[in-house]
Amino acid sequence: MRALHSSMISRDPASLAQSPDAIKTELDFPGSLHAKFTNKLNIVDPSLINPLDIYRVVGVDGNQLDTSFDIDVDKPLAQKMYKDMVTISILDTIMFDAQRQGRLSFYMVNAGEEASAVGSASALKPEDNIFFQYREAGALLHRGFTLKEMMSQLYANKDDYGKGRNMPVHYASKKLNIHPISSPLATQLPHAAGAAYALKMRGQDAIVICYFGEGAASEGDFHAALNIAATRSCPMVFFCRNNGYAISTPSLEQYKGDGIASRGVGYGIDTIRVDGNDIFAVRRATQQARELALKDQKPVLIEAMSYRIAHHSTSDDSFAYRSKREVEDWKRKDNPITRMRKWLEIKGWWSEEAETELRASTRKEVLKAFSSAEKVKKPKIKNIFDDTYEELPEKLKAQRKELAEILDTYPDHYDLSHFENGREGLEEDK
Ligand SMILES: Cc1ncc(C[n+]2csc(CCOP(=O)(O)OP(=O)(O)O)c2C)c(N)n1
Ligand SMILES: [Mg+2]
Repeated sequence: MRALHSSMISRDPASLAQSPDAIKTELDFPGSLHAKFTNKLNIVDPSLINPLDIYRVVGVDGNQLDTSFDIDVDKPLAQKMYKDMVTISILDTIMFDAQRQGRLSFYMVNAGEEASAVGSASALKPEDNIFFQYREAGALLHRGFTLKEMMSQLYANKDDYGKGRNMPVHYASKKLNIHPISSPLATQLPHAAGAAYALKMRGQDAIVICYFGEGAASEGDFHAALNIAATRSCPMVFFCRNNGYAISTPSLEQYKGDGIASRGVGYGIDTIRVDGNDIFAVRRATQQARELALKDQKPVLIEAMSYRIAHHSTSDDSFAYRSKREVEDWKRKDNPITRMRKWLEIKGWWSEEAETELRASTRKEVLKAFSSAEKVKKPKIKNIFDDTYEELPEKLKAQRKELAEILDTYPDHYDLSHFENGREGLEEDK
């Protein structure tokens, strides 16, 4: 009865002025519940606020710096993580050259960010859902995406899950809960928040992780996604790879604030900034972020700081906007693969012979997958028209008919022998 009475009073403006409840209501502006009043005018100067710290576990020399815990990685897992990083760097070199030889239309290189990708993926569970940007191939490999699956996508052959209709590096895997990559920047972020909300509604014991670059964080979709995830308490990890560049735009021309981490805090999201070149710091941060996201059903933001050693893509020559020396300095000063190798050596789990053997056998493995995928036929050409509509609309039926006529009129101009079923591949399955 009393509670009912006081709530009635607080709705009555006349009584609000006198009641003790009124003072409290006045103090608690609905837009910022715990803010205090001050008589001192203070305009916050962001340059006077210390930047968020960068968490590290292992130093550049391979020694453990955070000794408050034992790194929970045994020898086989450590060697797998290292192998995945090395594999991705060998794959990068081979595919970059293949594109230069005209054997592939496009490729995106991962160099400099191998630890972010592999370290974060190592902290996830198979039931978690992943949304990538495009420069996280190490995470794909670590999760179990095979070199054959990668090559099939890159070559758009008939084994590609997207049936050859996507740009190279737009990987996807239903089996591994990896949603298809798409290039329009930041579009994956609201999708990921929605997927996390769906997991929550279904009461599933899983989270979503969404990778993106600091450049993508300039898009409106980034802000929409963070805000909806925070207000709807979506169980997810926003994983920002801050690699210093968005193609030719350096990070510091992209924003004025303290990186992307400060935005997480601004949206009321738990935030960790981590050394992206330190695989164990990334793993630990992602483990804890995952746990928080799942236990408290809320988003967590990780900002992994690294440096994009690679050109942006095969369509880019980064020496047009940064010096070779800058890149070489980064390679020498702090390479994530070298850092993990030093750690492995200190543990006594690695040797020069193991390194030589790993590099030789991985190169062989990649080249084998590469040349096999190159020989596999392209998907049936009918796939151009399929899978968007349940039933093909009249306009598309007319286009398919026109295509058939063109192919039949000019067979010498259209060699379809490298497509599955050749010319017949345009016909509907009988
Ligand atoms: C909406 C949109 N605008 C522009 C582009 C062109 N574009 C492709 S990648 C890229 C830079 C993205 O930088 P960042 O998010 O930092 O990722 P990084 O390439 O550094 O890994 C740009 C501008 C795009 N794909 N989509
Ligand atoms: Mg970037």
